[in-house]
Amino acid sequence: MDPILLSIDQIDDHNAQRLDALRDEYDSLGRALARRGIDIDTVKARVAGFSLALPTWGAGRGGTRFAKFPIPGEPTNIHEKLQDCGLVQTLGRVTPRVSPHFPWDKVSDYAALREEAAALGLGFDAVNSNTFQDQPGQRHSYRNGSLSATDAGAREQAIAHNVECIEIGRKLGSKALTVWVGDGTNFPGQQDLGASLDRYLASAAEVYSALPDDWRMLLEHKMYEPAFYSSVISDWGSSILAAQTLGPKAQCLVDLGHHAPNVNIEQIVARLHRFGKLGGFHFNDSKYGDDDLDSGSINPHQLFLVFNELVEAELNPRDGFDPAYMIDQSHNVTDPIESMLSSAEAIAGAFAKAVLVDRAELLAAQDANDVMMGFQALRRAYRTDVSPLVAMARIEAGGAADPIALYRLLGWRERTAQERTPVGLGAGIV
Ligand SMILES: [Mn+2]
Repeated sequence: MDPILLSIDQIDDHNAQRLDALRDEYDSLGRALARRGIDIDTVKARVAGFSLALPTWGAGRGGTRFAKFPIPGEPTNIHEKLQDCGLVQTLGRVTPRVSPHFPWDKVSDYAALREEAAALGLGFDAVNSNTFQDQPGQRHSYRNGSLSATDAGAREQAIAHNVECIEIGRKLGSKALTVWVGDGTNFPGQQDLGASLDRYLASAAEVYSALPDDWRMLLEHKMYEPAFYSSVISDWGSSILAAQTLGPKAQCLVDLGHHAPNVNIEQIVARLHRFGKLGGFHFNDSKYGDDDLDSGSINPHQLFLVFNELVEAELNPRDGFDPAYMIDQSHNVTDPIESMLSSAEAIAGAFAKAVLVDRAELLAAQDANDVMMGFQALRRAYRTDVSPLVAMARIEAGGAADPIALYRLLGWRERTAQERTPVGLGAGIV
């Protein structure tokens, strides 16, 4: 971290004021866990080994479909986004990678960008292509779709863009391309539902053929929006069929907000893992749709249940289970840095709770059809307050005891508001 931005001393001073109380709470939790046969330091080591990526677009305020209300000091380019993500990592220590989005994050020198990120303590995770909006000067419009468009020129342009993203990603050290398309229809009769999937698969196969051997292509499904009648890759069924059709390097990516209401997402995780196709996960939370709210803000229990399946998958890996975990949120009401810190802590906490599940007890209850004891095995882990454990892991990794409190003390926004070009008004969802 640039010493001008945040000195080690500032973190040490902040932590010193909180360490006695935290140690007291950590020791108390340690004794409680010991009575359940769990060694707290072992769990802490698991939490310390957990990490996920930040989305570069999560550093901005995004917006609603209707308007954007920027805050002073918001980043307007990849360099400023990296600074903000670097600060999140410095304070929170759970998010050592960023996931860039192109063409939003395009630069002329990617080797320099990689060095710039490394100097901030950041690496690059999956690269994301963008064929859901038109760019200035673009030859073919994505108005009627991209990889699945009826217009061959639009399809070829979308394929070329995805291949370009792979080339950029190679320079950045990425190993995966995440593909989400907004393709679909808003009216019955608008497109042939079978033929549009055929076109998507043919285009996706061309992108797939450009993947390096050690890369993966992550297919992200979404039930609706911007297409409200039918989306081409609408659900996990379409996603896994497409991934199986494409080949072993294609896997599915689950975004918590991309499902019908009340869908059992933890079961989807288990299903995709069963077939070796769970490639990644996008964390956020929602009340109604793809709300992209902070993780654990609406339904923390669901987040825990998802992690219960992810930890299960980790313990029983199939086909080299190595999910690309990423925060995917962007909304209009909080400081994005605070939201990313809040989400990172919630996600690490949900992971920690899932690690606490007594799997032998759970399995025995399931085998005996003891419904209540199976449920209690999960409940006992879920109701454990793991915050001292997560905080201790964070401090030992060099982070802050209370990241949001220290962030506010730094006056970061006030400073960047002086230094950065103001964000323009405008629409929308990102
Ligand atoms: Mn997503």
